[in-house]
Amino acid sequence: MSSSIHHLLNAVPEGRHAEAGRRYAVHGPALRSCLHSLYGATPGFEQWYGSLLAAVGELHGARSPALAALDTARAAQPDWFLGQQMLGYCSYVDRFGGDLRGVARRIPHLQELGVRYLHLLPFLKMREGENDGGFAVASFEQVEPRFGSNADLEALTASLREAGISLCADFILNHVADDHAWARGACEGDERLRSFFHLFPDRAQPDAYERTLGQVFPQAAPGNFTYVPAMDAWAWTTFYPYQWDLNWSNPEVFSAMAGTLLRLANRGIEVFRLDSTAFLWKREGTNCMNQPEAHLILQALRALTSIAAPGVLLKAEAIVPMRELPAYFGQPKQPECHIAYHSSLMAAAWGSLAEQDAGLVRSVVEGTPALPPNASWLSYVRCHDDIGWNVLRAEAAEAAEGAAGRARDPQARLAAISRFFAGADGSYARGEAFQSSDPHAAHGSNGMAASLAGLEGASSVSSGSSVPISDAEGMALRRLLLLHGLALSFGALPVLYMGDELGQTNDYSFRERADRAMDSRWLQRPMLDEQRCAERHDNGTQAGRVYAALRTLVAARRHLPALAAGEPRSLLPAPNAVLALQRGPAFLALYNFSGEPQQFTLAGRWQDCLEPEQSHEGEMTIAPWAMLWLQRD
Ligand code: OTU
Repeated sequence: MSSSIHHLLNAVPEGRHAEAGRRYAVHGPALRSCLHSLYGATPGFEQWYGSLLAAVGELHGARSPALAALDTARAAQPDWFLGQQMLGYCSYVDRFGGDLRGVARRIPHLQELGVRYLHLLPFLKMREGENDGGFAVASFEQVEPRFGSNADLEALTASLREAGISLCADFILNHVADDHAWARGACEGDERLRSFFHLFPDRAQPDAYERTLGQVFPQAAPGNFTYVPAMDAWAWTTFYPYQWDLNWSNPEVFSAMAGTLLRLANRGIEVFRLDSTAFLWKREGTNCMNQPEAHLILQALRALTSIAAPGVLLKAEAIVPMRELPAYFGQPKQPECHIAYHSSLMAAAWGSLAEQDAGLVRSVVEGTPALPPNASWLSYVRCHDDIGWNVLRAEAAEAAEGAAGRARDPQARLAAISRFFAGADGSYARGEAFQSSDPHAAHGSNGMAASLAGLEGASSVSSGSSVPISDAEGMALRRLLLLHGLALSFGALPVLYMGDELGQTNDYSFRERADRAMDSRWLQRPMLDEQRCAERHDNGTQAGRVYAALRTLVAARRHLPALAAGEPRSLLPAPNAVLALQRGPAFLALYNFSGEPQQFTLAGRWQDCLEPEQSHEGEMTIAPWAMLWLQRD
């Protein structure tokens, strides 16, 4: 240990020695222990570890004074992202602002909404041609030229910081594009770079792995391996054939990616969304997800950022069953991510809406594991991906046992939900099923929240004209608010998805593009609708009604400390269709997932947080699809 710290300190400027020494004393043991477990058996481990620390020291030293100040402030207040005033927003750079400078021009829009955290979907140089919406990265060192320059990125992070908004960026660490320099080098025969990937000379090993692997895109990209003629080899490609999985069992991959992460942090990125974290480690005979080594990798990255850029947060994008999620927060001595997507909560809320029964969402809320201090869930209604139903298999099985008349197998139950959102049997939803290879199984559903909630079907009149709210629109609006209400009250960092604040509906234009037509996730990736945006303060328009209602929720939440991420949560007994979510002793949220009015009996007198002149007491009726936020009088 004492000799390793030497490597670190030698690289750090004098003025930061004491700080680096202190941080290494705290986080060095976890770093070393994780890396030793992963790579200790590799010859030359000590030397490799020393050069890793030297690189880390240099990047620590290169941190700007503004970011170093942020590090200090965040270290003094490690719960800074847990408050009820935290609100996130997620968008594509081009679809929101054209380019990075255009995004900067949208800062007032974000501030008007109360946003404190902006997740911009991939904006680094992406593969030419098809690139999975930028999730096939050609270079981590350069901003996508269409979006601007590295200087534009640094300017944007500075402007956001000034506006009190943290920038979150994807760190796509499971794979790189086939035109990334590492992949190109491998094709040209560079042995060192070949060892950055999982390559196989024939189908023997791929076939052995395939026996227990799942498929992420069974229709558009079946199988997990791709033949690469230039190498006469099969590359591991969990996602699209042009996304080559990195071989994290190679310590050089670790050091290359660690440097990448810290360089991006030094450009001002404050939160990293660790994309597809579940897939980082491969083990034959398993589904190659959530392996213990994947957690060691993440814990080592956490220790590194705690040393060189402690203001930074790590967020796990692990779309896995809920029972697998606690591991992504790590252990007390080896913490991992600060935040994790709660995709089960998101999917269950939609599922309950389809079933008009709160059973699924109740199981998820009840089963949600407790979190360590200074950690948070991420709650959301929609994102750029499909709503994946498979994370709910356990809950779908469990709740099906109790509910009479629903004694179906969980797969069939989830498939019925998926059909509902594809508009089956006269449902109000306008979505599409995604990538089911098995007609009896449900993979995912696509569509903008407004379309899935029935707003698309309800609005036969163009958004410009002021028309009276139709019943159908009113009900769709209630469903949209119910889902957002849950995300905002659950106890998490809630993230709004661009366009949802305006009730934007599906974008069908992807069907005309050969590079997108096979991937219906593009349904929910529209351009920001300028007209709706201009109408947002006009309650005579649909966009205005959605916007006003959502802002009321956000504004009310800001004044309700019971809704902070760390506050306790519990459920009260309620009719099947109702979720009665209690936060702390004095706050109660009621959500009616059905189209029928529901009765609920309140103990004592409660004030309505959304309509402050109203209060409720005793037996009350919850209107179809209505939500209420109540505070003890
Ligand atoms: C992530 O998602 C991204 O969010 C997707 O947009 C990318 O296509 C993908 O990684 C590859 O980079 O596996 O653990 O089912 O939920 O692809 C998360 C679709 C993932 C996504 C899934 C995904």
